[in-house]
Amino acid sequence: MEKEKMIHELKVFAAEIRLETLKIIASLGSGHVGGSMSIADALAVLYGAVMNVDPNDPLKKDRDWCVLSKGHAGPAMYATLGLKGYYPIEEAYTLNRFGSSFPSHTDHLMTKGIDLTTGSLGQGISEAVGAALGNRMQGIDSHVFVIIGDGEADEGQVWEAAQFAAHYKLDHLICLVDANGRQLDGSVDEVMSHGKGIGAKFDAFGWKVIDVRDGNDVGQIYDAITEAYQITGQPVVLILNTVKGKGAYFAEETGEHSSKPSAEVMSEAIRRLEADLENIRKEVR
Ligand SMILES: Cc1ncc(C[n+]2csc(CCOP(=O)(O)OP(=O)(O)O)c2C)c(N)n1
Ligand SMILES: [Mg+2]
Repeated sequence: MEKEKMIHELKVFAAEIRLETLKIIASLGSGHVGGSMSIADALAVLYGAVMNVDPNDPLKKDRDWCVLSKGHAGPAMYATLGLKGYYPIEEAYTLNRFGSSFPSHTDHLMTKGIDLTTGSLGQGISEAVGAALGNRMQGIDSHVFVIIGDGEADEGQVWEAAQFAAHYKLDHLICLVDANGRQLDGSVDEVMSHGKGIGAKFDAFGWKVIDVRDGNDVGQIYDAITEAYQITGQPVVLILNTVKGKGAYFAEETGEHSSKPSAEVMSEAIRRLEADLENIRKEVR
């Protein structure tokens, strides 16, 4: 497929993910809008262009894996998988309610297409490392993607996993850091700064580091993953410089971690996302 056309399709997919993410959260009235919206573009590229997955065979042996280590961004994952055809998207409009298969944090046992259970920050990347090593031991030639937050990177467990992955030269492991600059109760720099930066830390641990200047640009993310695929002998991390809340105007303005907007504000945000989607669809290819 011609690249320009593919990039346009990914932009449309990202806009659809944003809209559905907010609709899923709106079904409950509150949730992690900020950290869900910042990864919509990354998920669009992974599930729209990169990953070998089959919604009709979610556990197929040779699939690529995506571990949402920042499991609180579950709604973005549910939107992506629903749009991809794992289940009717309306099923996810039961978010975190009694009897729902869509808990606020992603759970492998509850939702079709969720590769591993996450939510306790730091654990998902360790699980992803295990999956990558396990796949290699079984001779399965697939990639494991793992998405972590920049606040999550405060967890010591992240760095134990990073050290292990480099030691075992897990070059089929690609970590995406959602570097939105904010965590639960403030900016990452204020709460717990990362010294020379998260990228410098991964570099020191023996990873190949690729900086994605605009982590909300599907073209830049796609190119970075293409570059990551060429790297052998070490794991790769993409530092996605993103905006927390991207596309949900109320969350984008404040950078807030979780949101409970009024029904009017939520409706207005959904209306704007619908308009964004229409405009992107109309863009000349
Ligand atoms: C071990 C653990 N401690 C605390 C929390 C509560 N918590 C959920 S999200 C979050 C902030 C994470 O910040 P970041 O990784 O930057 O997330 P993002 O900005 O992408 O939403 C915290 C402290 C948790 N889920 N797990
Ligand atoms: Mg963050």
